[in-house]
Amino acid sequence: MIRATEDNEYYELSSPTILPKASGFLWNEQMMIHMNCRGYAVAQFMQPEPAKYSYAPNLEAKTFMQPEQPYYAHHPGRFVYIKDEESGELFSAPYEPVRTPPDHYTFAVGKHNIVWKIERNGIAVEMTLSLPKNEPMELWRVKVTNLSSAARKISMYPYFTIGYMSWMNQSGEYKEALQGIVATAVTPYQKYQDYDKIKHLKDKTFLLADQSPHAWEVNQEAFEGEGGIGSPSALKSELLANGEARYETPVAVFQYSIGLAPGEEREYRFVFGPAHDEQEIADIRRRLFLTTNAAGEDGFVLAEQEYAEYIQEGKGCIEITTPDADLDNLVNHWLPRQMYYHGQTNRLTTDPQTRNYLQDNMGMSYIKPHMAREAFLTALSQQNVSGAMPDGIILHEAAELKYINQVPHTDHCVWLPICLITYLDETDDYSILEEVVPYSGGEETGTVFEHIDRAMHWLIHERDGRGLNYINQGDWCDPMNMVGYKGAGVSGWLTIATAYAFMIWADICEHSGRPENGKTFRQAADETNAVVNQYFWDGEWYARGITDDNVVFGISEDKEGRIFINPQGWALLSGAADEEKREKLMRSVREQLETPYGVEKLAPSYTAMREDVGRVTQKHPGTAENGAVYNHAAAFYIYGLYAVGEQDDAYRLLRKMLPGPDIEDIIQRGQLPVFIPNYYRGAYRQFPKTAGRSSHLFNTGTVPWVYRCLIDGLFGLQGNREGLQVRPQLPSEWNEAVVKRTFRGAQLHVEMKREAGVTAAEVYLDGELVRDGVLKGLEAGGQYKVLVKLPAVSG
Ligand code: CEZ
Repeated sequence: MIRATEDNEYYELSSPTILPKASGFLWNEQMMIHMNCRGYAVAQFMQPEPAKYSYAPNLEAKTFMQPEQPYYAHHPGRFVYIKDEESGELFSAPYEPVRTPPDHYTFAVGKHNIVWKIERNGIAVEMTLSLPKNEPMELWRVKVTNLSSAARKISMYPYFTIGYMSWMNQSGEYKEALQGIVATAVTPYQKYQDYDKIKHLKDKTFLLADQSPHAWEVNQEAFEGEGGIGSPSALKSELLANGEARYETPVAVFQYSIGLAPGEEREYRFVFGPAHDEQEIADIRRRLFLTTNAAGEDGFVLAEQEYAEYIQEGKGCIEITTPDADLDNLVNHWLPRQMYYHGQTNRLTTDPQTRNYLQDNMGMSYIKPHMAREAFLTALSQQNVSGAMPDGIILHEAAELKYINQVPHTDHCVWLPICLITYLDETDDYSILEEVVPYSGGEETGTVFEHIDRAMHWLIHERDGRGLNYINQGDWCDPMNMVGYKGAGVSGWLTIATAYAFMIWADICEHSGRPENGKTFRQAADETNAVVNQYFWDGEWYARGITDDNVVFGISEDKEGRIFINPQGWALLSGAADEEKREKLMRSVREQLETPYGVEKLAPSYTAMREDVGRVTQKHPGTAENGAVYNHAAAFYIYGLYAVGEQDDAYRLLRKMLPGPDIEDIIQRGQLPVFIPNYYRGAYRQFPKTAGRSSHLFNTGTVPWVYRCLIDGLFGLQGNREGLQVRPQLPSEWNEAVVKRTFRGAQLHVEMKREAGVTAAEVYLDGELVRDGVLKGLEAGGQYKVLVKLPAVSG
């Protein structure tokens, strides 16, 4: 049903109906496209704000990327209708909109392309989607093959949704000179001041063909007629009517009438995307279809190759072979790719949330550390002189803070040391601390060290008389907006996270020759942990916060939202929880939050608005922050488990982020393991029917944290000032693992195995025992063999 190909380059699905929402995504510097297995597509490009070129059939609201979006018959898609000219039989590839059951079906999600192979009655259709590296457009190949022993006459109709472009002006027609369809619109606006902006937009959508079509249709309604999209009336005629759209919904359909001898195949290529004017489209056509190099390769082929190379650059720094092949597949192929996507595109926003921007770049520390470095400097250059970090980081001069970034959140400062330490561990580039960066407004400047120090002092300052951190209209949890909007409410999680941030900052101070500052923050961390225990410990676990009216919540007395995962995981990290508290909170998490699909963010999910907590309680129970298995929060918890050496619990939960291995689990989640979604439905104890269902949203801060769980936790191959600390935490059920680790330019081949008689981990570098387990003197370009002997598991 689902499987990785032998070379692990693709993940395949063999049915269009069993996981109907299964999907893959591609991106480049300008756009992203989320393709589902049945041919539906969501594509956006940046100009500089996200825009569409293939629209919904009706007026669409603009929003950020959302989880669990439904598909529907007229959802934007890319399809190929095939009509048998002799029998009249019609089917469509990949599956929509005709929905004829194929004889064979493969949906193969790759890293730099997505491929479908469909067979029906002796005709095979292969569709391949790729992108260029730098331009917003889709590169399509469609191959048809006659698999039968008789000659066949067919018509092939590639269908690309253009959709409802604009209520002001929309039209479309075939342009002979371009050998393509061009639809034109005017982005709706009302203020004359906006005219200067909209006049530069790419308001045209084009479909170019490498071969001249026999006929076409550009009018959506005329194409469908009374038959509808599943059986379009236009396909009843021998040839399409060569229609156009005049303030009518445009569509891009070509017809190719083809005679195929037995075994014969034909390949067609198409380019679909947005453009500003016809000149630009003509230029694209010339570059991709009409220009070839000395080797006879045209621009289309070169663009595909260049894109494959670009994706290839997004490699992680570990390659693993363990007893868990599914984990290997995720870690070696898909996880770094998803991190790279986040780091490169900033989730297709021009004003990423500050915490997202910092965490996404924490992930970049493992892939392209110089980009992470740049990003930290960019973020700090927008810090307020007070030390406060803004809610979003502006990445484009025309950008402004939008959506959630207009709501004040108080956690942004804590992410600075927490994300920076990953970069420092990986690169040992402590010189970044001395880099001079302006504060927002540009009047004052300071070193990176001073900037972060100020952020830490801001956290000390933004507290109530008890020493607890204010939450204002939210912390990490965006929709927890009514706990503290009156100015008194505090966040349990943020106070704990602040203690952890202080500890990390103390480490950084000490490691950069500032022992005095280190002492200050170690003490601040201790004091913070003390008030955490005084005000938030509820007997079996930590509370989530205290409202404006001084009501503690996330406690045993609450019927809903009794326990939240974040204070628990972070108390493991900050050291607030002593051994007894650790045992208690871990048991509470196992009993109340753990499900077959991972740990829930809170439980029980709220079923009604709680006005002193806010919008989070109004989300549907079990979705998103209201008690889903919110993987970002689950990853924090797993990281906390590794921090206190709970390797078996940690691995069990890590494994639950992946669909499978059994088929029921895969069907319930509904997703291919080519990315980690932001959540799986929770409320397992309230709504088991939907629990486990994937959100299919691949934007998530989860991925760098999972990577950290692997590097700092499971495989224990974390950098420090001296070198590489080797301290694996393999689950008891594993006897061995092999990791290829790239570290500061060196290549390490690390073999880990359990051995009878070994009582504590023994680390050997090229045969020599390394007593403290820290590999020193590794040189860039060097190759090293590392052996780690681990105690055998008794019983
Ligand atoms: O956004 C994410 C944020 O990008 O939610 C996380 C937060 O830490 C991330 O920074 C937890 O709240 O406003 C909403 O209700 C949205 O649901 C956002 O909270 C959420 C979006 O679903 C995007 O993933």
